[in-house]
Amino acid sequence: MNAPTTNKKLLDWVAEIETMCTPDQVVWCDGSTEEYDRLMAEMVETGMAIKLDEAKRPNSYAFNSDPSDVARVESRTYIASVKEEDAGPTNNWIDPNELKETMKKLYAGCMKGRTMYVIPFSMGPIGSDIAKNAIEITDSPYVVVNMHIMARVSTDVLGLIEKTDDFIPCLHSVGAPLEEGQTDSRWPCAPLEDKYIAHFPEENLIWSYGSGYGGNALLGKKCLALRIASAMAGREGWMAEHMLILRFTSPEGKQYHIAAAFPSACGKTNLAMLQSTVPGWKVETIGDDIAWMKPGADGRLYAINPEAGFFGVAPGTSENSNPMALASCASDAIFTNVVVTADKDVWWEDMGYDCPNGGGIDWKNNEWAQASGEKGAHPNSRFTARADHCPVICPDWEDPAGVPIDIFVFGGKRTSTVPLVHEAFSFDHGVFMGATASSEPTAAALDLGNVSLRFDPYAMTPFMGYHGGDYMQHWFDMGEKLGDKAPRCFYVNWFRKTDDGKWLWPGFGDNSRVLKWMCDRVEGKVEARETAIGLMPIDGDLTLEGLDIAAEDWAELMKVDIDGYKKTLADMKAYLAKFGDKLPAKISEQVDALEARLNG
Ligand code: OXD
Ligand code: MN
Repeated sequence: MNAPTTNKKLLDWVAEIETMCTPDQVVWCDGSTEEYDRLMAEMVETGMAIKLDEAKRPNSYAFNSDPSDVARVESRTYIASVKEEDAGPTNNWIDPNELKETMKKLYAGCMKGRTMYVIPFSMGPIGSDIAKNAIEITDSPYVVVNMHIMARVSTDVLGLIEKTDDFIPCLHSVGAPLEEGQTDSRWPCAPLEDKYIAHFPEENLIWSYGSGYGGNALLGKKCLALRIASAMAGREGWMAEHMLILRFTSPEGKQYHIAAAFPSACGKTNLAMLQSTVPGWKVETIGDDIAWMKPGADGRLYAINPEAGFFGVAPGTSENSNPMALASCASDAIFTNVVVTADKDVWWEDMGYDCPNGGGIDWKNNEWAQASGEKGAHPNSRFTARADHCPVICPDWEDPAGVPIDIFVFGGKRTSTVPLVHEAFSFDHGVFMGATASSEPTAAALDLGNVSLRFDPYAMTPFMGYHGGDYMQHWFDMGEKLGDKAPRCFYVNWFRKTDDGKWLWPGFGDNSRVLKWMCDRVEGKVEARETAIGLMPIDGDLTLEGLDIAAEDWAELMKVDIDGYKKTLADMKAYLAKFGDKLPAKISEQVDALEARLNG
């Protein structure tokens, strides 16, 4: 096919990659339905995709990955900044020239026997001031169809690239060249030691090799919209955060915009689509994973969701936990590593009902019976769903100007110690809360080992494109720039358990009660009580009406566990020491102030 662009920079780059990777052919993608249908039909033909039942799950497909390729691989993810000290203690680093030499050897001939797809895409509404134009080159048709849902794939982006002569190049290969006559595997990928997810932040360049899964391969998401974008944002004075964005509207019609950071698989998608149980209040979704935020002309912070779809964790998604996510993937969806039922629908653990007919084809592509006790869906199995299929998508979700953020929420999964909600004393205190957020680990990353508590600044540990100390400083700098227009900061923990393992808080829709308290605080409607860790609700202000929650459970949820915090503080100090002399002085001041309050 003739290239649909005359932009020399782009043509030169595509030619260079073609020469290096030697695909059988090059296909320029246009994001059309025809293209989507054609690639799906080809993948059904080769056995890579399973077409689901048209009546039950219209226009939807299931895929099973290789059992070795099921999640992001943090141990093989690199920030190859020119200077090692710029990558910081949260990132793996290799000298960029050395890494390129290593990867060029792997890329040499790596697309043999395959098609090289060139995908023009925008992160953010096409043409928006906050959006970025990019090109992903990939040899995976699975990546192309997922990118159709997750990003804005369009030839209009080529027009913008011609005007600006600027794009973010993203190169991806599954790393599995095919010899003449060799049959392809269902999910081609390279062994772990050959996988590289590489970022060159000074060049805004992404090179990924060896994995076909999620954030390793859909390069607009974690690689571009978080790692590269956070480095750009740090240089340019804006923010790229691992945050959902929602609009919470009061019965009087007053809108509050909330951006919330939680580590992977801590319920960001559920919160983004929450069904409010506070009468008259409603949530609308703007994004479920990533927020790009810039100060606007009025001095407030405006956020857009750079993505166009949801790449949500399937297990646990049910009519009870997140009916809106289920509705989003009722049609036109892609499922990866779930169970395909006998009647060609999908099922996963904790979907709210037993697997129809007692089993199906599991994520490893084997016959599977639920009675076996084995998991049928991988814990990190995913649905890829169009954001505009979400019944509660906010009418302004694609507003190129974004929405003004009133509230930042941080949190993590802590079964003990951390109470249901507390508010920061100031924006700087909020920056500290975000910097020291901690969680018990999840299944979204392959290789965290056996750690019990993971400090996860701003839920960005695997996604910060530069030194974490500079990252924290950037938050303080943004606070200074925003002044009294900075969002109010809160910390939540929906995951407290009793000693005998019972959840203390119902969570899900009832989390709206906590959001409502935050809005009342912003509005100045309610006072708060000052505690050692922050400002907390006065009894009665956080509405519990209609909730069956025992007084002692509520007391436990609202308790400030001084001893528990002292222990966390000791771990926190050890963790923060990793940032060396790049740890902002303001963080150390906050640590000292917290310690004094805990001892006081
Ligand atoms: C994700 C993640 O996939 O955070 O969103 O791992
Ligand atoms: Mn995420």
